[in-house]
Amino acid sequence: MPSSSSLSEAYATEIKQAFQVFDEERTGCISIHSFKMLIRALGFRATEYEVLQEVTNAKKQKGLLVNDDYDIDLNIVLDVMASKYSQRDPVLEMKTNFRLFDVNRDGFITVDDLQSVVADLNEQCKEMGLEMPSGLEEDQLKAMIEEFDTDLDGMISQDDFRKIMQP
Ligand SMILES: [Ca+2]
Ligand SMILES: [Ca+2]
Repeated sequence: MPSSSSLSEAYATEIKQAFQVFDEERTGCISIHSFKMLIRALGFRATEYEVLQEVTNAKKQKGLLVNDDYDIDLNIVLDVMASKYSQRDPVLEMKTNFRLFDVNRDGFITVDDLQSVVADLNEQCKEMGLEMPSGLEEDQLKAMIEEFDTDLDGMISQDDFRKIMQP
């Protein structure tokens, strides 16, 4: 079981992908400025000064020298982001995520809701000229619901959702 202060795999993957985007020259490090942009891209607010402070703290905790602004590697980024994510309100997060999928806002996530989400995704992909990821047919959507449907009523309620989101 992961502790609440460590990052879930999904978050860690998201952060790694973002890091790669900002590490344009593939040096394995990004600047304070890039890190600030990365933090903002992930939906957090941050000033350059705050980022500098957080990086300094993370480096001190790792026993690293704090004299170079330009050697923020992925490990530091993950450390700083772990504390950012842990400071988020998990209940609020959960509700926000739930609403993203409960398209018709009736308090339950159903296959219909997921189909609307997929239709939206389809539109966005078309606009950007991207291939739609395959494997999102009705059967797969039903399987997704079943995976999260702890009380087996065919829909995901906030209770079901809370149970999945808990570490
Ligand atoms: Ca719904
Ligand atoms: Ca249910």
